[in-house]
Amino acid sequence: MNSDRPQTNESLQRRQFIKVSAMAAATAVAGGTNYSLPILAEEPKSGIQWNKAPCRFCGTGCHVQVGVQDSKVVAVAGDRNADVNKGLLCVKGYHVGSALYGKDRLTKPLLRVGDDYQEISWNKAIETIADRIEAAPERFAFYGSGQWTIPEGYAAQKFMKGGLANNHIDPNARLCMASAVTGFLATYGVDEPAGCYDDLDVCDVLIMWGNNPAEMHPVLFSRVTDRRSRGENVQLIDIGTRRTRTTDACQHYLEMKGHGDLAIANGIAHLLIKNGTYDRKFIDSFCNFKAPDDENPNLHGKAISFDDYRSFLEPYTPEHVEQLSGVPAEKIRMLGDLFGNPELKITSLWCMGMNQHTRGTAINSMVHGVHLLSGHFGTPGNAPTSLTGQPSACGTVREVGTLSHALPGGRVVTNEEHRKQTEDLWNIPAGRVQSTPGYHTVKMWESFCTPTDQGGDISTIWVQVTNPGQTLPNLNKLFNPKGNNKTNLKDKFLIVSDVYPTATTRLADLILPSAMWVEKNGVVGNSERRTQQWFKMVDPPGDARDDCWQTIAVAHELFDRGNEGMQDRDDRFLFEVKNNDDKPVPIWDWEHYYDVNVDKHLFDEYRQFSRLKHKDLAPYDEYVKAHGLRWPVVEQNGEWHETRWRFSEGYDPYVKSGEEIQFYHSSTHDDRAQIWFHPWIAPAEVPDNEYPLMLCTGRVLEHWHTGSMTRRIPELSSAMPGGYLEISAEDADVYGIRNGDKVQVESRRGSIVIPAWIDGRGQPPRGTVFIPFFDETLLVNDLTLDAIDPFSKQPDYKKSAVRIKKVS
Ligand code: MGD
Ligand code: SF4
Ligand code: MOS
Repeated sequence: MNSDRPQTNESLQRRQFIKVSAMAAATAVAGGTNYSLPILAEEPKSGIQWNKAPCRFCGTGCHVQVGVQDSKVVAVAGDRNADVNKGLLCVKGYHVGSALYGKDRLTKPLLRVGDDYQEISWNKAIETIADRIEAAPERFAFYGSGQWTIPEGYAAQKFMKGGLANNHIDPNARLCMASAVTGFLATYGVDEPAGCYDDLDVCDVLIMWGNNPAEMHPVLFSRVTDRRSRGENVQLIDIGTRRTRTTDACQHYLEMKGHGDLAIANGIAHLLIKNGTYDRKFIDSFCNFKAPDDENPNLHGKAISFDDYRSFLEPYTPEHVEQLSGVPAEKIRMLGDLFGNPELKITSLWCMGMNQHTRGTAINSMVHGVHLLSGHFGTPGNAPTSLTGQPSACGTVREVGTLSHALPGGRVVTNEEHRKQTEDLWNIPAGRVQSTPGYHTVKMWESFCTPTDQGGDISTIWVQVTNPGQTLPNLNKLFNPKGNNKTNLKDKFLIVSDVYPTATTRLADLILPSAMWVEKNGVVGNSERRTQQWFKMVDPPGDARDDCWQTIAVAHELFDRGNEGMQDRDDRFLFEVKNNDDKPVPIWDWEHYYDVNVDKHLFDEYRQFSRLKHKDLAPYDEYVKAHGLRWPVVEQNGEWHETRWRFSEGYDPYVKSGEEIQFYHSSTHDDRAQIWFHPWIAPAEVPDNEYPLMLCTGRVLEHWHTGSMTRRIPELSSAMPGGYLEISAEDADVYGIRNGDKVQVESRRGSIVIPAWIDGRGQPPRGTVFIPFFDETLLVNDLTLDAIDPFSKQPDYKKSAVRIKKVS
């Protein structure tokens, strides 16, 4: 309960009500009329129980106060005590409570019978999954999510890699921030941003590299724009491929072509060296130089000298960068001058523009490089920071390591020592965790959609908290074949845990109804390393149950059947939880799942993994008290302290005194970060005569991803009802298209018909178009390309060549 909410104080509310009513009456009398003004006609609701939770939607991680009355969420308020949002929310946040109450919530397990579904019991559902796994454990895959809570992801991870000795587990966040991960690893030797949101409160310059936070991380963005309204001098620079609401708030808009960022970063580095404005002391003390190793491509490349670096950058003059990127040479000089000025505090932000990029690892490393080379690092306001889309892409995917090559706490399956540590912490037999990475997302779905006799060796996928039928790239290759009777995928079996019917459940063989958000306990981790906890507040509808319970119930079914993987070294169940009397609680039995706090047990087990890479987490109970804590969270004199700036003396407890800056997980083992050179390379697909336009895709303010939740909230779906093609007025003229006309958009992979919106929400320049991906009736991923970055395996949703034709 939050005692600091004057609005919730019943007596105060009543007093206010009476006062306002009396005033209304007084006004009415004074005016000589006999009606009362329609203000506060109804007494405000009282008896509401308030409790904290992070917002369900984006990676900003705002805190809300959730109001519950009569077992229903009836109100949501911004939480004034939360550092992240200080009481503010965006339009999605204010309506997050209604996401629970769409009319068509899934409430029963459903099994496909021909073209129809039959309601089945949970027992039957759990047995069906166990049957599929037993029949071919190595052909089973788990497809998870950055919207999994930390305990959910941790349980799935342990079940797969520790229980089934199967590494085929990967999350949707592969589509989202995998290139940020490889960028951090290649640069610092360890994942996740060094800076935090506080940088936005103090920076002098904020550069957004292909990022639209005004729509995607609105509350975060308002932290900077509010400073401007208060008269503070902060320069905002938008480097992007189309004008957006973010552009409207910026002093500078640098319009680039796709992959122009690679040239721009090199252009800045070129100028810093040419003008002698790089930070000699910083690089001499804290950095090495790296370039790709073309003979033996690998994430850590090869060492080069500063002179090599300088000569590789030689060609990237402002004029050459202008040719490659489309950004005028004088703007490149402007960026060079800003980075060359040590007095300025510069923060860079990026999200999907740099991550959904077939050179995503390269561009991530290069933006870190520009900050390191110029010494804009490690002090408040000086930080290169990647944002994540999902509420727990950091917490559940990166920290818990639910990627197919990873293990908890920054470990990887290819490292023998890491496997051993994991096996010891899980108390499972040595050799259980396999050393070969499992399939990454694109490979997993390609194998699922390829007939078994043609090498498609994944036969069952269990999907939780994600909607791949709408969000995988190139759906006609990676998802739709499952529903096509001619493709001979009859032996493939798709299990989907969701809260609503979706583009994915449409092709599912087994649908499991899940509990969502405050219908269950949860812990998530946002973009700034902040771990946040909440408690269950209302019951899920019908027979919907927690995803984590579902995983544990299947594990226990296998345990009952004698599956050795589900036992630890002492023959105990892998997910054994004991109560205060030291007795195992049958948490696999739904009736007993909430007899204990399973989240707390899983979290406190998981937190032991966090120390190896100095991502220390506090005990669960500390998060109950706080509005999130940023790791490393370290105990000093009996108190738990969070960390705002990593690698920086005075802020990061792991930096030795006198070191100033210390990259203590350096891949070169010398406490130094790596500054990378990478050449500019063209996108995987570029417009040509046949497909002359470049298609970019993304989100909009009102909708969360596939809209499965937000399109069921009337206020949001009415505000943004359907998908559209954004096109410039000039191109619309060329094709004879007017607003609202239906346009056929076709790529080498598919085609859709969609209404045009000329200079709509955003304004794409000539030669480019934009389509948001929230509308499940207009699947833009029928068009997108599935080319991936060689290191992160993340696809590029921002650059597909298309042609268009007016159809009505
Ligand atoms: P969401 O709509 O977030 O999209 O892609 P998805 O993860 O596929 O799907 C979450 C699903 O979980 C919804 O169906 C929701 O109903 C369900 N759900 C909500 N709560 C719960 C719960 O508690 N339990 C369970 N079991 N289900 C729940 C996102 C992905 O899309 C991402 S992260 C990115 S960054 C990519 N971006 C992108 C793009 O920019 N362009 C295009 N064209 N495609 C993209 N795809 C990717
Ligand atoms: Fe929720 Fe993100 Fe909006 Fe904050 S900015 S209220 S976390 S959707
Ligand atoms: Mo994707 S992690 O939501 O941007």
